[in-house]
Amino acid sequence: MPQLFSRAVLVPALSLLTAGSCAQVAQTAATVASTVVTQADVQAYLDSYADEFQRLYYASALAEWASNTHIVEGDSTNARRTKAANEAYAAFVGSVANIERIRGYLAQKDKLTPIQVRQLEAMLYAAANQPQTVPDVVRRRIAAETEQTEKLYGYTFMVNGKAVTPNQIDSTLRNSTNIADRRAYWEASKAIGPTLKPGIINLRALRNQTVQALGYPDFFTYQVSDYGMTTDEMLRMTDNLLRQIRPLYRELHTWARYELAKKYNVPVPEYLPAHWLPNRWGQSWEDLARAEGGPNLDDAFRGKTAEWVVRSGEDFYKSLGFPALPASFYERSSLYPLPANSPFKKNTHASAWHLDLEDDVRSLMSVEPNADWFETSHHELGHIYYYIAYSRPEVPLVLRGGANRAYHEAIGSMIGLAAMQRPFLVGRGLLSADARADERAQLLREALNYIVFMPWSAGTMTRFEHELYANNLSPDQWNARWWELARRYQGIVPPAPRGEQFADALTKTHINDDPGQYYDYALSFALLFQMHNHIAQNILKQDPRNTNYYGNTGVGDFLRTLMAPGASRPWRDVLRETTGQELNANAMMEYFAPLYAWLQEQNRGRTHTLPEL
Ligand code: X8Z
Ligand code: ZN
Repeated sequence: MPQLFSRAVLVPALSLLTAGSCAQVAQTAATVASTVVTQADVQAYLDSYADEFQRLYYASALAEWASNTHIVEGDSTNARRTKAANEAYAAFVGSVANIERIRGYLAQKDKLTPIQVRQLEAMLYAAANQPQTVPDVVRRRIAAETEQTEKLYGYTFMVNGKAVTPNQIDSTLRNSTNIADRRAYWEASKAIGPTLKPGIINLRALRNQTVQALGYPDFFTYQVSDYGMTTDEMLRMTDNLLRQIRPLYRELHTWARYELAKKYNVPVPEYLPAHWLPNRWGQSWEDLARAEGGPNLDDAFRGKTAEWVVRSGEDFYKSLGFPALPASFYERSSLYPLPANSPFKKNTHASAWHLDLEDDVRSLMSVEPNADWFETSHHELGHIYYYIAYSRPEVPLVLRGGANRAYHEAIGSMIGLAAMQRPFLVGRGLLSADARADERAQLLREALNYIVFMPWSAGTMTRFEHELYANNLSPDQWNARWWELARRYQGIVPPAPRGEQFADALTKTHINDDPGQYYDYALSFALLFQMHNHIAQNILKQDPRNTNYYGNTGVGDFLRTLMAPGASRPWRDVLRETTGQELNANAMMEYFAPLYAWLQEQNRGRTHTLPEL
């Protein structure tokens, strides 16, 4: 959850519609539209909107922060405060008066400056997520979202009658070679699904109904429209990325089936059993690379503390010329796991927050000294430095978002990639200079992360949420469809058939609290390889597979130039300037070309089972 508010490009057909409950809105909008507006009028309105918007946004973010960092069973104090704050925010952002005025002004957009038009469009987009034309739906949705967060992060995972944390589940799936243990932990991680199902049945309807009130067909389409795209266009884009990387993914899939069967001393399975993989959802298989030798990154973290992980992330950004994080970041963030005896729980998934859309920036994590959290810390700090870069008077409050949502996700993940490359690690003393340089092992590790992630994000997750919101998939088919998608896109199957008494999709936090936008991450991975290639070749003049960004202010300047305008420029313009290309997986495929040849060699004589797309 990088940002609570992001820029919008409206689907043109929606700009002056007169759907049912909106008739009155449209009429008044017509009145505004028939009065001649001036840029000065509109500016006065935008300025007063921004003041009130910021006040309500901050109150909402502070309440959400408390609800996510301090979850006490049976205590409804936070829930009440969060509901009240979010209702006040919705009452303003989605108010009929604001919708009318915005539409009226947009009807005369040719008289306005481009940046005024962009702000109005962003405001209307936000209104559509909580329109006061359907106040009861919005109120019920706010209550249901708050309750869902509490269920999700207030849950206690149990293995053999003992409570375990998500970090413990993840570490078992990364490290254990005991197949029975792996299965017990994997199944424990899925046991939360049924708890979350009634909430998602309710929220699916409420999320759809809120955006339908302003004319969007469904919540998925609403989220996609933030890119100025239709759902068909987005699915075509995600499919194209998947088709482009499919040959490489097929080799990885085959390699993993044979290597893991060898490791567990069992026959090679047709599809990968989910509990064999080092991640709850099979979204990254990075840890399988350990079998292949190469730099032992665990050594880099031995003796290090969680604090060191976060500070070294900050240090990387500082070396590129970014400022030190404000002291308040460290004072107010919630960066580390709670002690085992803590009387309250917190959200265990990483996020970065821009609470006042100015300088109150915080991160919520549960950092431990390992490679996963090292990467995640860099990811979250990417969001934080993005927030800082566009928090300037030139960027209007309502345009303080990424060039698009994928850009926001890409910056920190790219720095995370750079922070794991050998020349950087050696330069920082995290890897001995005499450690054998094994480029193939490094590429394998990276592909098991970045390539493996694509069918999960652009395939399983995106297609499931599309089914959920756009196709209204019946709740008695959720689990069947989820596993059908996992098998088709990722080539993964559950350890044993899992009926509709389970709701395995819902165990993924984003489906609950960051809905309808998971393709952001898939696009961000394609984008980050495009940007990384550009940086390596044109700024660093280094091999993209062996870079050291550290201390290079040219890289910092490039990133700042890209981030500083926030959402005030069209993302396609930004993309052209920063990569010289359309969004595609060419850079990814080029990067991994040497690995592809090696995998083909390894897989000679082996049977591929991954289905065509
Ligand atoms: O959710 C995240 C970030 C927070 S924006 C930690 N990521 C996705 C995930 O964990 O599923 C980063 C990449 C994928
Ligand atoms: Zn993120």
